[in-house]
Amino acid sequence: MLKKLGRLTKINQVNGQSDEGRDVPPGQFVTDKFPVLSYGPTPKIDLNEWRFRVFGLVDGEVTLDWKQFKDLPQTTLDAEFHCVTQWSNLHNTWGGVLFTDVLKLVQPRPEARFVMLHCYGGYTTNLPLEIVTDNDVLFARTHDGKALEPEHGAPLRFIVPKRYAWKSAKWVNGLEFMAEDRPGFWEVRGYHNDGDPWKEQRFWDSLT
Ligand SMILES: Nc1nc2c(c(=O)[nH]1)N[C@H]1C(S)=C(S)[C@@H](COP(=O)(O)O)O[C@H]1N2
Ligand SMILES: [Mo]
Repeated sequence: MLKKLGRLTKINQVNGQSDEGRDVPPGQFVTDKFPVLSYGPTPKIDLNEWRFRVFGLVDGEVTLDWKQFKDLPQTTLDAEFHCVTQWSNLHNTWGGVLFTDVLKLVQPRPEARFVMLHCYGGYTTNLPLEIVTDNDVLFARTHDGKALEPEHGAPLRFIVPKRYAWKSAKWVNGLEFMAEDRPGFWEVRGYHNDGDPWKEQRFWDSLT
């Protein structure tokens, strides 16, 4: 698997420093490639039909079309990307809308403490509200200055740099607010609920 990724830099596990000036989580290799990892086919999405629904434990539930989404404040962010299959791409420029700017569209109820990301194709992933309200979490439309490729999640994907990349849902179409945590697609199938790469939380049976 790793052999397919092209130029890989073995990381010094002692100090975790890469030659690209950013720390590397334990057990990860650095690549400048951007492999595609999808369960199932890339969904065909017509921008005219595209909708993004913010729902669950919120007042003022909204559904946005593509024009409405593009009219939200746009932010650019440089972030790392860590896949649980052990590759890390340390520098990615994502353009899109901060989670906190989407949050302003609704009023979450006080009991809402978790979110579920929903996607075209049926994929889901769960996260605590406390994590996604960090200022490095966004819904991305562009990668390194270009519109996202379909296989990388076009027209819109989620980006959570501080978690393994399965939490960075592609082809998002919904954001659900929940009182209780509920495992998403990979979390049901053995991936760790939290997925913090710095703690190497890869699977449920991880020691940490
Ligand atoms: N909808 C959806 N999002 C997804 C996935 C998926 O299969 N479906 N795979 C996840 C996994 S396991 C990883 S590592 C990243 C990979 O993103 P990339 O294909 O753009 O590199 O997307 C995540 N988001
Ligand atoms: Mo992954």
